[in-house]
Amino acid sequence: MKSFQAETKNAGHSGFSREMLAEKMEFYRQQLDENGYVVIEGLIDSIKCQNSIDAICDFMQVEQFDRHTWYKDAPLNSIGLVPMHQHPAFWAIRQDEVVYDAFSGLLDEEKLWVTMDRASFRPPCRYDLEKYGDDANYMHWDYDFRKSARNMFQGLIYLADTDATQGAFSCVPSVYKKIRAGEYEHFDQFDKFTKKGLFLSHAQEFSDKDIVPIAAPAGSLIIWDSRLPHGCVSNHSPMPRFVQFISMYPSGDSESSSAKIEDDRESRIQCFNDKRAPECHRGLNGQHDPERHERFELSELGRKLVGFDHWE
Ligand SMILES: O=C(O)CCC(=O)C(=O)O
Ligand SMILES: [Fe+2]
Repeated sequence: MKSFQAETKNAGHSGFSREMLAEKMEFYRQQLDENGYVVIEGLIDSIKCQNSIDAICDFMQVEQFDRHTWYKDAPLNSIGLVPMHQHPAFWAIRQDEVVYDAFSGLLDEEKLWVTMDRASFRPPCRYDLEKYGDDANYMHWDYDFRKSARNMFQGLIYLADTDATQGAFSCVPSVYKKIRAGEYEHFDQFDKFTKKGLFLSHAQEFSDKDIVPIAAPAGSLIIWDSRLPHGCVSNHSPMPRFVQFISMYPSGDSESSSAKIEDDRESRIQCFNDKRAPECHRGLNGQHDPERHERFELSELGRKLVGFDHWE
């Protein structure tokens, strides 16, 4: 673990090569399986990350390093969600080959589609401002994983260095471990799942001591198993946190011609062409619909990840 730290400092600026990632893939797979999450530190190069930060700042009308700009009289929402999906900077990361390799290696699947997810800008908590003083930790599951035949992975990228107090991605691995081992005592509580997921507090009692916040440098990709309770905790550091959400999942377009999957492909192409949020993420406060970016020229890989071209 020690030498790994030293190496990733080095790689912080230029990101990983595909070879570097391939060498460590077995280790990452083990981490994900054992703990319910894996942190691939410094995977993505800092220019791509900075471009996404700049896009977020532009959208939110804030300056990255000027605290006087971070707080608004009427914030878009209480949790720092940035309802933007189609910015070229986001696409550059989505079609990055090492990001694809990471998901592909962990899912053990080459034919993937990518989500067109949004971002997060969360400035430090301020108790003197009612709208920025929420301190609660909403640990949750998003998906009723009992219904999925295969593991589902969710993910995000730290665009800037993120320390443990900086609204870091946080999770409860002890619960994941019990679920994975078939030893979870509150399994019957999963009947409370709704389309929006389930709060951990609705399934069992837990304390802050059970929550593990994940510190990692800029460019780190965090991938977690949907069985892992997780959430964003409030930010008590001097700097905002900047995150881009991303996930990939098996495309199934050559193996399955199920109407649902084809719909999925078509609606995603349409979102890309029309510069709109995926349907499930529409209607948020402050969203531009359609978004106002120039069209992004997808690479060969990018075209497959969206669904324009079929995987062989
Ligand atoms: O913002 C975070 O760190 C966690 C976000 C989350 O819960 C999710 O992406 O499902
Ligand atoms: Fe979540």
